[in-house]
Amino acid sequence: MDHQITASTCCYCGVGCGVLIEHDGERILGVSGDPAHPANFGKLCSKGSTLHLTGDLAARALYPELRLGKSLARSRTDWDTALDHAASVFARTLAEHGPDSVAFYISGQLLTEDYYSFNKLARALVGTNNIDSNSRLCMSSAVVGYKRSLGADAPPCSYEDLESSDCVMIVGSNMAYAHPVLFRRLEEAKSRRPQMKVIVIDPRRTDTCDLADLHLAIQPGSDVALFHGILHLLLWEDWVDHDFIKAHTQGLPELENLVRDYTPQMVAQLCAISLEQLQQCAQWVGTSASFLSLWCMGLNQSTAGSAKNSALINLHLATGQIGRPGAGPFSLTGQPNAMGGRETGSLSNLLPGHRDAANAEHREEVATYWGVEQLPNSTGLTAIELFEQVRSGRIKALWIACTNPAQSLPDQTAVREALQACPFVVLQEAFRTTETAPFADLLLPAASWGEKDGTVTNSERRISHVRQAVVAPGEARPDWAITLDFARRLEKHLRPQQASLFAFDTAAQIFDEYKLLTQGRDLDLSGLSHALIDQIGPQQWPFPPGASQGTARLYGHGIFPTDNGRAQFIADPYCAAKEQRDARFPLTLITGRLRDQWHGMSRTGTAAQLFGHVSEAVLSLHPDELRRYRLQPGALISLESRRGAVILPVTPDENVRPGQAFLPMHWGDRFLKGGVNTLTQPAFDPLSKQPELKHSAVRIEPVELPWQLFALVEGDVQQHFERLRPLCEEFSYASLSLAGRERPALLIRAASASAPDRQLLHDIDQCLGLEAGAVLTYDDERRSIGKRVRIDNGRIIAIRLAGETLAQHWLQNLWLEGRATEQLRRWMLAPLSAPPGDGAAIGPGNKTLCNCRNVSHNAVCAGIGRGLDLQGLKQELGCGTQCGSCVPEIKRLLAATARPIAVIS
Ligand SMILES: Nc1nc2c(c(=O)[nH]1)N[C@H]1C(S)=C(S)[C@@H](COP(=O)(O)OP(=O)(O)OC[C@H]3O[C@@H](n4cnc5c(=O)[nH]c(N)nc54)[C@H](O)[C@@H]3O)O[C@H]1N2
Ligand SMILES: Nc1nc2c(c(=O)[nH]1)N[C@H]1C(S)=C(S)[C@@H](COP(=O)(O)OP(=O)(O)OC[C@H]3O[C@@H](n4cnc5c(=O)[nH]c(N)nc54)[C@H](O)[C@@H]3O)O[C@H]1N2
Ligand code: SF4
Ligand SMILES: [Mo]
Repeated sequence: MDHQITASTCCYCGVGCGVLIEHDGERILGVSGDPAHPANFGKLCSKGSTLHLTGDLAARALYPELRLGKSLARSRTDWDTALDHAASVFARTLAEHGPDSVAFYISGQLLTEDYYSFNKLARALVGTNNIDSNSRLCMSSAVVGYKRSLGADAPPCSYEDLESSDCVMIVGSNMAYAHPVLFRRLEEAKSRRPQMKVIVIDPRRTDTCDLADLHLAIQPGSDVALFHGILHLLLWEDWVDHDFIKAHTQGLPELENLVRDYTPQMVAQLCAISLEQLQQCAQWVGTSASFLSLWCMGLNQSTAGSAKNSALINLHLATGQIGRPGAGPFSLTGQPNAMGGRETGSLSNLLPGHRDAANAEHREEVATYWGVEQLPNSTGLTAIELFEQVRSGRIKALWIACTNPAQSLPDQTAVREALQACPFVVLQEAFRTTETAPFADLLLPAASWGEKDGTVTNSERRISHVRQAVVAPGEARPDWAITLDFARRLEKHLRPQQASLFAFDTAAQIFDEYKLLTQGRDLDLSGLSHALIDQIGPQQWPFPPGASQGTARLYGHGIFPTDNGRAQFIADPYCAAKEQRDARFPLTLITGRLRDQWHGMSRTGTAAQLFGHVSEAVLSLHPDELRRYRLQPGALISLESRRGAVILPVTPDENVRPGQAFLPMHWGDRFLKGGVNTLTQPAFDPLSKQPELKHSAVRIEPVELPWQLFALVEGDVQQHFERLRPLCEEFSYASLSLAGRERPALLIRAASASAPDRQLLHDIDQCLGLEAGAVLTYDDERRSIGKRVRIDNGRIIAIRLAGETLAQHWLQNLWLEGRATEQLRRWMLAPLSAPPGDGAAIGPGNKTLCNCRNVSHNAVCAGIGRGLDLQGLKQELGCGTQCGSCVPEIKRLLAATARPIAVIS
């Protein structure tokens, strides 16, 4: 078939960029930004622009697999058998144990139509509110924040507001990594209007700080104290909008009483910032013509997440900075359809159309619309509670879709116990490689990005049509189709002889039923349809019937969707984070995102070039901490919390404050033995029930693991991964990653206290293809050292160093450059890091900074050394000229050589 272009959206973050998919109907060949899409106007970041390189078919779930007994292996089956089996297990469980003995755990990466299907299935047919999503880990504090302060869960702003604002406060958000295209828009706006003030509030100095006029590196968890301290100053200086407060708000007197105690001295001390910084911040907030705040997981993922959200919104209400261009509290959504989940009511406490499950009137409205007698009035379980109930045996059948809880939930030991104990786990997944997959009794292959049709809503309330470009591989089906097929089979057990509630043939039909549940409500989008979006482009809700365009900004009239139309000041006191560092666990572990990886890496982890920027799991510590613990960069340590331990190397990082440590959230058990969430805590916010994924108290314990392993094997990365990962269980430390670009390879780094038995090395060599052919071999049995290098057609294609791994960087470099010199043979006998005179080595410093143009960190530093500025680097090296994701980092390197970084505390 000829090449075709299909306009769709990116499946990663909540910016919701439009992409043009180039394909031949079967395979996706390329992606580019959609110039017509109002979120990105043609731009894409490093993740979006590499979408076509991800999703290796060898990693995909291609056909249903069923296990008929816990001790048995899963085997391939057909869709009829799979779904009939699921329906009969669910029907039996419901009959024996009631509707709350089953649960659905779904995802902000589902499409609106998928979400709606699941909701109707759970509430109307099964009769349970046990349906929650991974948005509980992500957006639920923002939902509570908006509802408590403003009356409805509606982010009032537009992306344009970022560009027109005079003061942008970015709190607990590393937009440079997590919402890159939006960050590009902000960068451009600031270069056009340099007088725009940018404040970043983050314990770490991130790439986002590159744009900051002021960076407040506050103590983790101290945001509420900071916001109250700012309000204290706004009131003191009379930088508040009395008319707005009087006409449109209530509750200020109580809040005034509270913040009186948050004196600048106390707040500066609590947050560990200077008085000047606090005052500067309050002045810009209070005196700028327009003030916009942007926030993300640094606020939401907290035991004080709801309080943090409302304390920030308080600042907007006090200054009247809402409902105007360039102003407002703007929560950035993480997942591509986190918003759609909230709209369709896909948290256990919600119902479709911004309704509440606990509200009898709301239940009645939805039940009537669906034509069922009633909706369940029991309280549904939220993610953490849900998995607790699975573990305790109360939940007997669990349906998981489009999320990987065995990687992403906190306190993994408990989560894995729960999944292990659950009598029936269904997993609806696009990739069969995830940490959760081994726990599935029934694995249902889902169509993924580019293979399905529906809608998503981005951070600015804009609904886009996600269009299908190619056919799904194997027997994979769209999520809504799987869910509805199951629902119709379950109906035969539960409502025999009645007309089906699930008679939809297309995603467009589902949308048309769903949208009427929004009619007359704050988010009214009932004027839209798939066809209309195709005609007039993506639109922002509300979009009531008859509208000709969406709504860019809410609350311009100052009337809020509360009982009396007034917004509410919230007077929550500051509470310290649940788990403080102490004498036993003296470090605060912060977790967060990397630029080029997405969550558990089921997709991004299949593209070797996305490992170029950060190649393996390492713990970042301030250089002072390394000195304090007498650790060399790269040294292995055991990182321990009250819940578990993980072994990994350390790296010095000046951007992390002393007393803190940073670990990316992406490394699950597949890539790093144990996985990061073995350490994190399940404590959650009392209102939003969102868990504290950002902070845990940890300590560093030394480990003695002198026997080390390094292995590299080119080609068939997924097959090698699948065969080698189980063998790595034998080692205390095991880290897997990909390397290379055109010729990808799997890399393994491992270590243990003593040499493993010979059989294990033999098995590993077999997987690496080192048992036969042209293999250079060196063995020193007495010292348990063994080296193998396989050469094919003059190129290295596999390496295994055991016992001692000094030359790993040099060898990896030879592999990458396709060199296999005579030196290699001689070197094999010597325990050297590289032959004398051959300095080229992939050190940890030589990462790929610019992924689009494959420009290394070292090349950029060398360019800076030659006196090049940003323009010169762009021209000479090409870096930063495409997606722009690396520009903040290049600027920081430039700044670091030019002068001490000025704005940072
Ligand atoms: N590259 C990439 N982009 C993504 C994703 C991804 O996996 N990879 N995931 C998407 C999703 S689902 C989400 S939710 C978003 C998340 O987007 P962000 O929330 O921007 O990303 P994080 O790195 O999780 O956390 C943001 C920052 O919060 C800071 N922080 C930690 N504790 C505190 C605190 O107590 N107070 C304050 N003020 N800050 C604190 C951290 O240091 C971190 O820099 O990203 C989305 N975009
Ligand atoms: N320590 C720590 N943990 C965190 C966080 C943190 O900051 N720190 N952040 C939390 C946040 S904000 C989030 S949002 C979560 C994310 O956590 P998860 O939801 O577990 O993240 P993903 O890895 O994106 O999981 C989505 C899964 O859906 C699969 N998939 C992709 N496309 C499709 C499809 O079309 N259909 C189906 N059925 N499946 C598909 C993917 O292969 C993947 O396994 O992680 C949370 N966990
Ligand atoms: S900013 Fe990047 S990851 Fe987010 S939607 Fe756009 S291209 Fe995708
Ligand atoms: Mo998220």
